[in-house]
Amino acid sequence: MRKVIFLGLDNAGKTSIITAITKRFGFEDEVKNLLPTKRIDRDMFRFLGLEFVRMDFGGQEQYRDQYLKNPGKYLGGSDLIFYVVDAQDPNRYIETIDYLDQVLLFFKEVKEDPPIAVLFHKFDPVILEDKDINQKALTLKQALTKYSNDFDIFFFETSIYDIKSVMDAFSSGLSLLFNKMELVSQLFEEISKNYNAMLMALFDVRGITIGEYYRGHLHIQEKMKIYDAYIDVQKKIIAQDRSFFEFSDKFDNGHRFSGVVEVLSFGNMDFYLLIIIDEDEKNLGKTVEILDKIEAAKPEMENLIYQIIQ
Ligand SMILES: Nc1nc2c(ncn2[C@@H]2O[C@H](COP(=O)(O)OP(=O)(O)O)[C@@H](O)[C@H]2O)c(=O)[nH]1
Ligand SMILES: [Mg+2]
Repeated sequence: MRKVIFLGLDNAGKTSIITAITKRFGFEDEVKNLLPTKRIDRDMFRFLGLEFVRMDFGGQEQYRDQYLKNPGKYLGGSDLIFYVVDAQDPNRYIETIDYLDQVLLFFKEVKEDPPIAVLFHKFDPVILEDKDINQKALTLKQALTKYSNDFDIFFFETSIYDIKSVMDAFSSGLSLLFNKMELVSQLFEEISKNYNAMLMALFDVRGITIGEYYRGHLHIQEKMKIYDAYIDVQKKIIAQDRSFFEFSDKFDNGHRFSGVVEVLSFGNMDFYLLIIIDEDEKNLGKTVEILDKIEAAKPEMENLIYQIIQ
């Protein structure tokens, strides 16, 4: 059993992140009504054949003191840490560095070095352009890079108003525990470049990304649009018990895209392959032809998945 822990100050957004990851749709109301976490919440999940326990560490001072007094009991044996910072609250940056300091001091002392994903959370789409917050967050990031001498530390900007950002950070963290996972993204890059695909992605049944490639200039709004469309399709696939779904949609600027979602089954595990290409409205036959060609790479993908499943 692998242990994944969520740490950070109270009100940073840890429970919201976990709720968003587990629900993926319809979590908005629940997140608005969250109460502060008492002590530690636990749940289990499976990913790529491995079992994980996910622990949400309530961040109020009294609890932090309790964990730090007996860190071996609470923190010991962690395989992966998500450290969540409320990016919109620079007044508490010092306090959060201090907590992270103490946590990492423990791991250093016991010579454990789980990878650490620091989430600059509440980085809502509306504040992406906010110079002041960006500047302060950058300064914080620089302060935290001192840990990279002793730990593998990675940084992400996340927001529950961009569910994809949360899923991506979570997936990237988990990918550190599977050594061949990056091969999937590499294969997608190769195929996408051959056929000028807009996006290729492979998700597990819970929406965790196993591999993904998208064209560099794809805008955040476009990515969010595609992801929303994907979630809709996945819901329909499950409800209608299908293994294949073709769809077509358009961005706000009117540009149309075509997509397919295909279910790849491995024993009792299902994976979802998503392919998105530009739609040629005048020549839909050609659009279908390109999708067919990309799909022809399916055996290669299946072979890769076999290698990754534990
Ligand atoms: N603006 C914004 N607020 C958020 C975000 N995530 C969580 N919140 C809010 O932050 C507050 C604290 O969230 P919670 O998950 O309980 O924090 P925790 O104490 O770290 O578990 C709640 O009011 C959430 O609605 C986010 O991405 N953006
Ligand atoms: Mg909480």
